[in-house]
Amino acid sequence: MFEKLKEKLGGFKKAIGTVLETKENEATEAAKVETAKVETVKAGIKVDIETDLKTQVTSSKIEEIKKTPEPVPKAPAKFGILDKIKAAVFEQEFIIEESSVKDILWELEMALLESDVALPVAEKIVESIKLELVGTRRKIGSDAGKIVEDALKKAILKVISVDYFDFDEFIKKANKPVSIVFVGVNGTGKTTTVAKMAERFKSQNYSVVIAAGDTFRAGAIEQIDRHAQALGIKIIKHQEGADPAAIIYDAIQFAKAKHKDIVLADTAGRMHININLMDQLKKICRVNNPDLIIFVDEAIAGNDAVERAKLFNSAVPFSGSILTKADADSKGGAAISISYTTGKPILFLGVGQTYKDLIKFEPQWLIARLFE
Ligand SMILES: Nc1nc2c(ncn2[C@@H]2O[C@H](COP(=O)(O)OP(=O)(O)OP(=O)(O)O)[C@@H](O)[C@H]2O)c(=O)[nH]1
Ligand SMILES: [Mg+2]
Repeated sequence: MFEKLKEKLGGFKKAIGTVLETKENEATEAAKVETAKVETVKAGIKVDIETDLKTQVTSSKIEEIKKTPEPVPKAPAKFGILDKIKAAVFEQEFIIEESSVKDILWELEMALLESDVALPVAEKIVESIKLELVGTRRKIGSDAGKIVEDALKKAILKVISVDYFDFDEFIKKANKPVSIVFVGVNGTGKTTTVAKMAERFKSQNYSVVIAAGDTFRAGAIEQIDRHAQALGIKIIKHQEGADPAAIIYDAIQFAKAKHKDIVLADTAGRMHININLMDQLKKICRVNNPDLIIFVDEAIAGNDAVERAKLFNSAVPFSGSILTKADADSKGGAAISISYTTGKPILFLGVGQTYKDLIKFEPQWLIARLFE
């Protein structure tokens, strides 16, 4: 998962790390010269102070006889200033100018675009890294690799954490039944995801009802019915061609009557440009007012998934996304871009074809994956 993106981020880290190390070496050399100068001055002043002290000691003997001896002046006062100078040199900082990282940042932007990261998101990441690295004072001896990695992590975390909420906490606290409608274009994995979510909820001891809301595609009702039977979950279904809004309504009424916790509604795949089918989806959501609308798309679709998400979100504003087939996605572009572009978080990743192949998405988890 996301191997190519990992590789590209690693390449950037190495390239910019080299720039930091070069800058640091230059600053260290300069510091050595300054330190040598200070040591010379210090040695000279030390001689002066020793002479002063001798004089003071002689005076104090005279004062002793006069009963009130003068305190011996404290030599470290003079050394204190010198030590401060010396420390400043040792702690010398170096600054990275924009000119020295401009090309590398440009390459990073290209690498992100090649990884299917959406343009505004790639720009945002590069901008954050630039803000983090350029013009900031760095101490000699800082770990260049860590500085770059931290800047990268922070930049990516910012774009993938948009409006993040803890899905499990939300479900726990929500009034039951919680109704969830799954939407998206054809073949992205909605039906499989409904089954995976049903399995997950069941394992958390919630009672689940599935609504067979795809009455459009031939064989869709049988497909979801097979999943429901395999998982031992109640399904509400009508015949092919029936009104999906009515089926989902029935499923919610059933769940209310039988005190079920969760209603998972499958819907037919539809192209975001098909006005009639998008109107039907709007009707489904208007009639049923679901607690959550989840947009399902394939991670491997990259930028296409992000574009479709934008259009679905404007037709039926959704609560979050699930990216399926992440197991087959080496680029990671959709996973990086979809939250920032839609303003809605990723909730889960589909990572295979079995019921268990669903991972709860947490921004920190992705960051750890990318930099492990
Ligand atoms: N590798 C992999 N395959 C997946 C994943 N999720 C779904 N699939 C496969 O994708 C194919 C399509 O899945 P469906 O669940 O039927 O997709 P859909 O969105 O319901 O399709 P329509 O109802 O036709 O719009 C199936 O072969 C699934 O097994 C995933 O996370 N990883
Ligand atoms: Mg389906």
